[in-house]
Amino acid sequence: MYHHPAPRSRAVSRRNLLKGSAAAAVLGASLGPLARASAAGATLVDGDHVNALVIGSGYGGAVTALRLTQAGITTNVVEMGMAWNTPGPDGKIFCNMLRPDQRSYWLRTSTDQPLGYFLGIPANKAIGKYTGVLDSERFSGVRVYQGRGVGGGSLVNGGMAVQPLRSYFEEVLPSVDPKAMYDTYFPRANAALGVNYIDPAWFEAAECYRYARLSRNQANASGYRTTFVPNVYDFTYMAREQADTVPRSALASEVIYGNNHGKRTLDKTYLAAAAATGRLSVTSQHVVTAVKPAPAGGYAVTMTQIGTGGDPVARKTVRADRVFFAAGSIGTSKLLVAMKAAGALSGLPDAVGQGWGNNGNVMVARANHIWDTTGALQASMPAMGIDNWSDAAGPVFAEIAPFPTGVELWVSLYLAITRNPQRARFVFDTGTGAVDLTWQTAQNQPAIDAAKRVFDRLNATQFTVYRRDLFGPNKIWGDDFTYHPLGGCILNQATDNWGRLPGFPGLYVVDGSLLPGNIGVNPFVTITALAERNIEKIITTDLS
Ligand code: FAE
Repeated sequence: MYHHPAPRSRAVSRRNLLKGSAAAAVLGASLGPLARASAAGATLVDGDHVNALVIGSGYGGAVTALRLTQAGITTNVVEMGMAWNTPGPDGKIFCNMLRPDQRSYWLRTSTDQPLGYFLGIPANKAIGKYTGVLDSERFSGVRVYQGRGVGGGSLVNGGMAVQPLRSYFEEVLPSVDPKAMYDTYFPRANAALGVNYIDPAWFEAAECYRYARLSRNQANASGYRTTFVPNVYDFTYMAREQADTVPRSALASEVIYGNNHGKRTLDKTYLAAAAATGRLSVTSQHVVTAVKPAPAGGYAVTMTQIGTGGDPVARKTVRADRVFFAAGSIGTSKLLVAMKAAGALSGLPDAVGQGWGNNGNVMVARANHIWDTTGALQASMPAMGIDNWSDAAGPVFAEIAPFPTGVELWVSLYLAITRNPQRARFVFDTGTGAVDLTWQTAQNQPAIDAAKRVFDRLNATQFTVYRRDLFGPNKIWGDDFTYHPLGGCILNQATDNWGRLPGFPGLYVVDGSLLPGNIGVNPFVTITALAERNIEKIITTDLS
């Protein structure tokens, strides 16, 4: 269903190469020696006055940081997570999914896996409380998975880099010129992210994609179209992993707790290029807690520095002439709703905190026949999807997901993206001072109904059944969590058509909270492209 940008492939394999020359090549910038994205000594101190402050270092934040620094503007990024550039005692920066340790989760004492059960028995394990890379943030009716660290969601995600169908994009964001997006900003985003395509011939032969070929063949035999999905994981590196000539990452069950190799995360692309300008400072392990107009002009941004146990180390207030909210759909919405309720930004529009959706996410698994093996070795980066978006009765784009446990399980797993129209809003609790999200599990029913159309038929034609033991005892649908939080500060509703917050000159929203709850495909390419569009306008009209 998605729109293919021109195929490209890059033979960049090593981490340091990815960090430097690939970023330079991809971005077409003339880069000097690369500074680290989180330069030592650049940490903000209490009382600082800065030009541009970006809250969060995911896609929206990284695009903003690069384009501001390239425009000659010194930029400070504040990120609550860690810099993830120092190996642990095992010599690795990240742990894998088979042996999660304290590096896996954000301030939890046990893991909180998306597939939390096996044979109906809880599969989570105890871990040390630490500022780990994946947060499973719990609201009253949904768990929302998010990346924590310099690079945001790029550190933990599956790298699937999918452009939405143009007609659907036009429907979802009618105030945005689609021609400019599809001619200029999507290509710009894909190039800078380092999106590449799998070699179809290699895919057909690789043992690590046996699971995807089986699901593809079954889908095709059931009358469904399948399609390759581009990724920011370097597929040439993966081929060398399969050949055992480089250290394994996608083939070593690494993904949601980070990849030690192969993935072009934002710290190696956008943020590395921003650092190379010499105008970027990244302050990690600082949680922004408040933004309000400063008496001397600009905005007072208050933050808490935290240790790796989550303990407060220092409280700082910095004055910033301009503040860019890039804390993600959840982080930005929570901050703005809290600031509006507390009177710090009381004039914000009522649309702030509204229109949140989970991109119609629902997960499901099928049990295969004993002769239909999925493989003990599974690439953790998905490379194919089932495209049933044209089914007016229930559009579905289902990514064929790996289940990389290292043993044969005969399980076919899917993350379905549907057109669920249900929405929720963020609410401030005056008693606790916390912000909750009103989403309830029952709101996933339209997503389940759409996915059921596809997987019931697949099961009927293949004589297979659903697995009922992975998302809870006797539970078919993974419907109590999402990977794709979107909305809460929707473009042209809560902000103007470029992400400016009305009534507060110098405040901008630049992340996934701008997207109205659903985009029909995995969202980071759209978030990146929209950020490219908006920051170009903001630099031209507000900052020149
Ligand atoms: P995000 O990348 O979440 O960045 C926000 C940053 O702000 C984070 O680093 C936060 O730690 C930081 N932050 C938040 N609050 C504060 C605060 N108060 N103070 C300081 N810092 C703060 O936002 N999408 C795809 O397109 N393809 C995929 O294959 C895919 N797979 C995924 C797999 C997993 C497990 C997960 C969790 C997500 C996946 N996604 C995927 C979703 C994608 O990562 C997500 O849409 C983007 O990361 C959102 O980008 P933003 O810039 O909005």
